[in-house]
Amino acid sequence: MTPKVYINGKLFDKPDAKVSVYDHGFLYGDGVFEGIRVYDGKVFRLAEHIDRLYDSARHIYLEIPMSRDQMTEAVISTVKANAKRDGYIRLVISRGAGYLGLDPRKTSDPQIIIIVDDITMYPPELYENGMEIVTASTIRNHPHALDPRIKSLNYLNNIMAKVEGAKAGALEALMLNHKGEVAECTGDNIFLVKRGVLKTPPTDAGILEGITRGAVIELARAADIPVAEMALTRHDVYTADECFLTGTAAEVIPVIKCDGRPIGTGKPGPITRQLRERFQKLARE
Ligand code: PXG
Repeated sequence: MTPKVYINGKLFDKPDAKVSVYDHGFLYGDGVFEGIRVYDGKVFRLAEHIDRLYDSARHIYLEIPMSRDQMTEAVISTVKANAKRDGYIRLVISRGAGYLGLDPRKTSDPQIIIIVDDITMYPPELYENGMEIVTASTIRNHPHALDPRIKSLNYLNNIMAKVEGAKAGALEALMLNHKGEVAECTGDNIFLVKRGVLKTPPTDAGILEGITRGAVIELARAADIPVAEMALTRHDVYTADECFLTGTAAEVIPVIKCDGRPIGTGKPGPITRQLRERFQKLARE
């Protein structure tokens, strides 16, 4: 079935789903987005995604011309129109079409776009065997430049790091912050396990506060696994017992090597496996 795309309250077949080349989302990356999963016909943690979307929009002075309830309804009805049991939702709010020039005041209505489609981030065997990452030389955006807590349409920072990873033969790249601490990967948050403690960088390390990250922290606490949100360095990654990444698209994926160094035994670890299983259960319950 051709995907049906929601644009400002109307559904369009994928080939007809178009926005203006004058849209500041296209011209400047001026806008915000969310990536959301549908499992068994149910949208995973939709309220959290909607809240993060509105927070991102608030930060960039973008007023979404729709209430959170209306947005929730629009997402659910677009999923229904696409008859999707399992899939991926890309919710995009762009600044809208305007004149050439940065000033957002010269734009008209923000465009509200909801795409419901599929996403495969990594080959399935990597979920069993683990993946390799490398540290990118491109650091994560300085929070005083563009706060990584904003899920903005400007992803060049992450794309540059992703390309570095790809050139080094890795499917994902580790990004440090301006202090040289571990921040996150280009589209996923990072977790380490050391002596039974689950560790992940805190929000003020300059990361996107991932919704999958939040779910995994909750699952760990419920399973009596101690969790520490703390500053981490590459030393912590190299000397960890286990490492995994979390994200809407990636879900929970083990990491077995970083910068050529095997992590722990060089195989996915037991806590990673346990949390991955618990996450899959949670997503489908
Ligand atoms: N960090 C960054 C920089 C991200 O972009 C995450 C962490 C994980 O957050 P969530 O809330 O998803 O657990 C992300 C999310 C894509 C794609 O199309 C990327 C993300 C999510 C969905 C799709 O590459 N990144």
